[in-house]
Amino acid sequence: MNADIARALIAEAKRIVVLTGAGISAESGVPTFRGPGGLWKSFRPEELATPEAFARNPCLVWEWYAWRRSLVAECQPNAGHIALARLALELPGRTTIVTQNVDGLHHRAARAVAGRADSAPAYPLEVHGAIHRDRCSGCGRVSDGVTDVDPTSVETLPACVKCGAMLRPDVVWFGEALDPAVIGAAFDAARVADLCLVVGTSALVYPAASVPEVTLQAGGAVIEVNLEATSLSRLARVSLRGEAGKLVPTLID
Ligand code: BV8
Ligand code: ZN
Repeated sequence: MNADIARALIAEAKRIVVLTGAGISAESGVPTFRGPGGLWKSFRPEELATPEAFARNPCLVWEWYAWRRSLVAECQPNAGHIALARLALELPGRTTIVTQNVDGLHHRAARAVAGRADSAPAYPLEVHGAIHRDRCSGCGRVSDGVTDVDPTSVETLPACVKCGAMLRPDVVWFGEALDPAVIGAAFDAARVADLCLVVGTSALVYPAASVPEVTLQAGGAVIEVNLEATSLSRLARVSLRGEAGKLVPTLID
């Protein structure tokens, strides 16, 4: 039984790297990108998640992110996030969570599971940044995200308290480089892992989608949890079909 093989691989693994995508947050109510009703059904990525789009139409880009920010603020981590946080906290240092998601739900799951104990071992490497933070497009200053963005005109968009330049969401857009320290740490973890657990990603966006490949090249195994097959499915020792919120806890608890 595939789930039994997956459970055994997770139990025996000395080092685990986890890669999550939008699918792990779907059951929390955060729309995925490419699925039915996905974020990019109503918009096209090139229109919004690029620096060119922001330069051309900052109000439209801010309108989309302000809507997503308020939507995510109402969402809760689901049992999939909680199970992964528990995996990372049971043996600190054994599991590294790498997420493409910008919704912050892994962080919130870590704090919920750890309670007053140290939740840091379950904090994810957020390779695409975080939607609840702002970054200054001028001096780069990072701050807590403005919650009442007024996208009606460039003048009403949030501006930096330090240099006055326009703020942007602290996320990585298409065509932008990832933070080398963050993606570097993700690849370092993948290189020494004997197991990569991939949950809820279409594995289309690079360089994040290379994480499982790094583990494979280093001789490790891949387990995939997804509703549908992806380009990783044939490389996986086990590819489980099902909802992350229901399946992932059965592999870990
Ligand atoms: C870079 C943050 C180089 C913003 C995101 C042409 C021009 C420019 C670049 C490129 C190009 N061609 C290729 C590239 C590279 C590009 C890329 O990979 N493009 C792809 C589309 C081909 N990558 C980049 O541009 C990256 N930067 O390469 O820079 C560089 C180097 C040096 C100097 C300068 C530049 C930057 C990529 C980061 C883009 N930002 N997000 C935001 O969120 O708005 S990516 C975005 O897609 C999200 O982060 C998301 O996480 C990510 C990947 O999508 P998924 O998470 O996989 O979500 P998706 O909906 O696709 O899939 C969901 C999956 O879950 C499905 O498989 C579904 O079946 C499953 N699922 C659904 N529900 C469930 C489930 N599974 C389980 N349970 C469920 N309940
Ligand atoms: Zn500034």
